[in-house]
Amino acid sequence: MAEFNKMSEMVIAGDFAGVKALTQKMIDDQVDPISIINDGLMPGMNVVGVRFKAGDMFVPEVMMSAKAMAAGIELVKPLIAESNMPTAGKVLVGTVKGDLHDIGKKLVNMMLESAGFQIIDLGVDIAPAKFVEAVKEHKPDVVGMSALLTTTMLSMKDTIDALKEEGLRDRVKVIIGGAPVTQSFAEQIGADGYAPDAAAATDLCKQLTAN
Ligand code: B1M
Repeated sequence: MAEFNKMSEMVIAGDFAGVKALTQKMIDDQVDPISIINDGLMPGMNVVGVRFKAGDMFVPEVMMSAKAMAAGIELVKPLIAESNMPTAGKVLVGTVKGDLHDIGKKLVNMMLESAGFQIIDLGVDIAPAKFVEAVKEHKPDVVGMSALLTTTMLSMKDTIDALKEEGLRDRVKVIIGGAPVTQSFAEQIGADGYAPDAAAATDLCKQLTAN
């Protein structure tokens, strides 16, 4: 449908008002709300992910796209029974203990949400025990930790160790990210994966929750 393509283009362009208006028009025209998400909004955000990864789009543009997509989701959400909402999995996210940086993490959350993941964001300065508590409460598929300081990234290992001590490590996948973090650090501390940016974090969560 040409309108789906138009909607995808509007998401890519970060056209908040356009996405909102077109979503409302589609709802008025009785288009299936799940189809609006899967065939209009999602394909646009997928393109954004690819372009961001390739360096063809930058942080402010990605945020505009994610906000445009969220405007469409907000309108269709009440029309879809909670159980029918397409969900790719549940991701529990937090910036580790001692670290207050959250701009990158918010971007990761936005892209994950746009890809259909349910996000539980614990916030910043999250101690290992708090991650453990939250895993018990929310039973996520993936735990995502963010750190921007070389000093605080060490808390990622403490969190993984705490999950092991509580017998929870095998029940969740753990991913890490943030400027000082690397793939080799992820391997060293026993994480399931590392993502250098928000698009890669989305791909990684898709891979890890695929089975
Ligand atoms: Co701070 N800071 N900061 N800071 N800060 C850095 C990180 C620093 C590199 C600046 C510098 O010296 N050049 C430096 C760290 C040095 C180091 O340890 N190697 C630093 C420092 C030292 C500090 C303080 C100690 C400064 C001081 O007080 N003396 C202090 C620490 C406070 C604390 O946390 N306890 C501090 C404070 C702050 C502010 C509060 C002022 C502010 C944060 C505001 C906020 O986040 N709400 C701030 C900022 C803004 C920065 C810089 C300038 C920008 C960070 C940012 O938002 N980048 C930063 C320098 C820089 O990076 N140029 C710096 C944009 C963001 C989109 O990118 O966060 O990398 P990024 O996220 C990316 C990827 O890393 C990845 O995807 C994101 C999107 O693509 N990613 C993940 C991130 N999390 C992920 C999680 C994943 C997967 C991917 O899976 C779960």
